[in-house]
Amino acid sequence: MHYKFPKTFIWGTATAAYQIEGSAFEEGKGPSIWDTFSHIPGKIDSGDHGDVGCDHYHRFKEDLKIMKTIGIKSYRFSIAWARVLPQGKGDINQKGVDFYNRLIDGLIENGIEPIITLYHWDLPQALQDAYGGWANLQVVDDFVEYASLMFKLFGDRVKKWITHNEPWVVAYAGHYVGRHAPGKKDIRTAIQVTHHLILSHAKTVEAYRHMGQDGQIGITLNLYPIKAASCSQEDQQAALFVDGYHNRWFLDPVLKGEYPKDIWDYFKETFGAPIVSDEDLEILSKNRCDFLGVNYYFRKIIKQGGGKDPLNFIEVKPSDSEYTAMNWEIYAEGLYDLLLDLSKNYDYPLIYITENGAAFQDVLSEELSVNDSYRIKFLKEHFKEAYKAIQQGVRLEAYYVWSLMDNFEWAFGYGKRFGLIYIDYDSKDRIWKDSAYWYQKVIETNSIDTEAD
Ligand code: IFM
Repeated sequence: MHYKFPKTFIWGTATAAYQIEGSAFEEGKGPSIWDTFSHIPGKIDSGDHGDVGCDHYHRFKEDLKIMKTIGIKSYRFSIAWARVLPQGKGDINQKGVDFYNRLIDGLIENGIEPIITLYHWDLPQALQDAYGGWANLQVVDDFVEYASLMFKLFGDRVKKWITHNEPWVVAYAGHYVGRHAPGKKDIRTAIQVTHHLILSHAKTVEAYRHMGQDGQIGITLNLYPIKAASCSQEDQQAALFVDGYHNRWFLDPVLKGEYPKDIWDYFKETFGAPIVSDEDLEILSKNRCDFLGVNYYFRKIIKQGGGKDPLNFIEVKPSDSEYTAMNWEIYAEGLYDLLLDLSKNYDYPLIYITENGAAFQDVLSEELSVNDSYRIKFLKEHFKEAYKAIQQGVRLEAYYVWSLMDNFEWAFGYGKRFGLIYIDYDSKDRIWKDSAYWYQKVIETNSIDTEAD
């Protein structure tokens, strides 16, 4: 079957600053919580860290050429807050600003539209030290100030902005599970952090509009289609709860301007309600975003109880499914289900898939090629589901493959490769995987071909 995408469909790739830039302490950059966390022994597999990363900071011109040759229409990247504001606020590091100016200008010269994520997890360490970072309400104003500065410096050329990447991960992996920076382990803090992230998003949307910026602003959420493991009432309830805590807790405030009542009540009864003022609620209700960024990787099948988690549920992994190197179930249909549900439940918002992709055990051959047919299959199946969703009226206008290149996969270090481009971490050479050549064709023809189905 041949699936031709709409003419204006935007094919892109995504990255994040800490995962690729390197130059962590160069040219005036201040330390971030990830610079600190990754150097704590035992936190990251193999003792990896992002000090050098893919050396994108020095090699971005080579990376621009690669993007241009693949043919991508848009590139999603993040700004390292501490590179432009080493202390999180106050003095600007001009060298950091110059770097992003060069990158943005280079993209535009090559016909690639920039889309910037303001926060992809690398809070300036100074703000963590000063008041506890995202756990403190003060961070909201500091974030809005930083964001406003970015709009002022780059908004003449950058017309698409994402406030946060995956606030669920920032809150829970960073403040409850502790496997991400800043490594805290307190559920109440994590819940409070969700509110500070959401409030900072809404206040930034407000500031963006107040400044008269003429682009679009949205947020990227990691979302999951959630299924109950059985028809039992307990499993059905657990699935509804997980949908609320993972998805609706973030979707409702950004798209409807309010927190979902069932989860609010649950948090209140179980851990104590987060501190949220009436003024905060008013800000949420007044500032809806222009688009929703969706990161889709896998579905969740939920069973009630028994787990160690105080949130009390178990994730079931079907034994007959295939899994990526992250042990994530490959389930392309889930993308379709998710897009349809979002559209129906939230009145057809404009959606960009801001991340989708997979890590596999890539092998670099002696001829310096990487045959990653499994990644091609993965992407093809997901693109097909996206196509089907568009046919059903979903307002999906862009798709960013995660990731342009292999990179630092947080607690897993460099061991998990998500890229279309293989990175030789010794030489920092960039090597095209077969999937990069394949994606080049997809973009050129604006279509995919699948086996008869
Ligand atoms: O690498 C991450 C990215 O930083 C955020 N979304 C998920 C990706 C894969 O785990």
